[in-house]
Amino acid sequence: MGDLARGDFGDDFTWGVAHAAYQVEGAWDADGKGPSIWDTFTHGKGRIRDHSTGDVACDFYHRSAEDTALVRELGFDAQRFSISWPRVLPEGTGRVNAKGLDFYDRVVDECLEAGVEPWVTLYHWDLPEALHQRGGWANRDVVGWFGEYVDVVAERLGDRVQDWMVFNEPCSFLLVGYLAGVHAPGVRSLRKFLAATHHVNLCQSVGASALRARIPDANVGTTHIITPPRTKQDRPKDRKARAAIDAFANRIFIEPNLGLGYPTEAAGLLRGIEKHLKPGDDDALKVDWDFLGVQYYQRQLVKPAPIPGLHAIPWMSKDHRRYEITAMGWEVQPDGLYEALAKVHAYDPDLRLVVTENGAAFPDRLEGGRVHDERRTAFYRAHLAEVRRAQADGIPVDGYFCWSLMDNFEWAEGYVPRFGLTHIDFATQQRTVKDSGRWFQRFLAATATATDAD
Ligand code: IFM
Repeated sequence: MGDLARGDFGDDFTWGVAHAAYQVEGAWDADGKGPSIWDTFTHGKGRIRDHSTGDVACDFYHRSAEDTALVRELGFDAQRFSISWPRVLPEGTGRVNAKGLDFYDRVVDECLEAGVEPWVTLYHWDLPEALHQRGGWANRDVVGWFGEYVDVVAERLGDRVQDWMVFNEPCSFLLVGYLAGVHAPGVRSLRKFLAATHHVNLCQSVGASALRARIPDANVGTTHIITPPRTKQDRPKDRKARAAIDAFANRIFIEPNLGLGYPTEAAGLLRGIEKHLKPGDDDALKVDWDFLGVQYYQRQLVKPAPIPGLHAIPWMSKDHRRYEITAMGWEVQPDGLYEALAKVHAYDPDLRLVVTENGAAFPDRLEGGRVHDERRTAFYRAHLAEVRRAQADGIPVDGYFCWSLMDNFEWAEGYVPRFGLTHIDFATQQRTVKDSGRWFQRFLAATATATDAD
């Protein structure tokens, strides 16, 4: 790993950092913003590990210029951020909140002035509460609502933003929000999960078309978290278990937009999605992506389960003896990133891939103005080596985004896990670049042929 060099990844490789509106912006009700499902969820009782909310978070709403300058200072090319739908359309449809749109306009300009490419995600989990009251993602009308929202954003930002992602990780907000009920909106229903999944897949297509209608030269993609399943053994029932979880956690969110339909054969419980399909949907689902964003954190250990139609359950116990475990309880397995890239590449060898999120939470300590997070640096170096291995094997990966620029609100886990390259003191909003951030700064500053020596 001592010989990792920026130049090896190619001159056109994009180095970026990522974050998301609800996790960093704060200003939850400022300047006309409407409530999102995450405002409702966190303001309710007992749902967040440390009883926190995103009301203030990193106060990015008021500190975006400073934070964008930091992105530049660390040497990154791009900042990936998301738009809060209820900041732009407080009721989800209809009335546009000019001040909300102005904020994103400003962030885009701050990026461009700093020489940082703005990469915009249209939906990173904060549905307007008003739309949830009307059925949210489980109501097919969301397809029209979403198209309207994307059009409003594209019209305003499309003259300056070229790189777009329609969704962030549908798997996460659908499985965890609509089936497990652990994330907003806290729904536990297989029927609603399947309906919402189909509607999100339709919205991928509607969103991509709305972007292209306004911005003919846009690079339009979306992002998927890829969680390769693994089992302790490789018996036929283990293979069946892996296939079932793969269908539930990965394939149903990717394949319909590639024209491959739903993988109902791998998990009988998925068959319920068919009743939400209308004539013409198979074609309506197809998207000709310019790139796909691959997000990787961990493999999922699963075991066969005698549940009719499911065949498998995620196995929450960890191989603590075999793998390093992060503060999220996730196993560190860098070669899983290679596996995730290879898996998506297998769908279409010509499709550009970008690692739009990768990173880890560790129990950082701020001491004497420094955070010595060598485990995070080692994590990044090991995962970057897997990106290089993928490139060397002909997988066209041309970007990598760290999750995240700074510590932020980690959903149901609150502020306990820290994923940032920058430490945030949430009481004072003081930013302190961690050693891992400084490692990236040196790595990115090195000339094309220099190698990373430390
Ligand atoms: O913080 C999240 C992010 O919002 C989506 N991807 C995974 C990250 C870490 O859990």
